[in-house]
Amino acid sequence: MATNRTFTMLKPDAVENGHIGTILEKISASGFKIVAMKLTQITKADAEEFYAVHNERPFFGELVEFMTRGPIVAAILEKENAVSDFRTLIGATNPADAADGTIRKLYATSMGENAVHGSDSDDNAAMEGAFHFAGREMF
Ligand code: 3AN
Repeated sequence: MATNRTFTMLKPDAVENGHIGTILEKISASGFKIVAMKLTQITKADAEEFYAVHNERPFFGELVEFMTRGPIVAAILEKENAVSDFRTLIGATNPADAADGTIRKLYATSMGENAVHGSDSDDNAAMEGAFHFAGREMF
């Protein structure tokens, strides 16, 4: 059953480049309600666990290094069809392939440093949200 929630991270590149405000503005203007949010920095162990599905991929070390190099904004977003609508809003993994107007087209610099994460399924959205937030931090 669709939960109408998704999980996002504004990645270290987006935070470093001063894009927190503009990206959150775009997310809100696209009809997503923020139901949990924090500025935080993940540890190497957190990143290895979060991205465990990619641990055999050649870019895994680079991904862990990147995701832990500075603070991120973690958030849970609510909207009808949240997972798929948010994937549309962020655009393709590779910014060169991302549609005009998408967050990655506007703010991502490469396949690795692609500004924003969006869950790829309702199950993963629930798991990823619970990884970052305690129940009392979700509204
Ligand atoms: P998405 O974030 O669009 O769901 P995934 O799940 O395939 O993409 O990849 C997770 C993350 O791993 C991406 N957001 C990106 O930061 C990184 N990544 C994926 N493919 C590559 C690649 N070929 N080179 C470097 N980093 C990559």
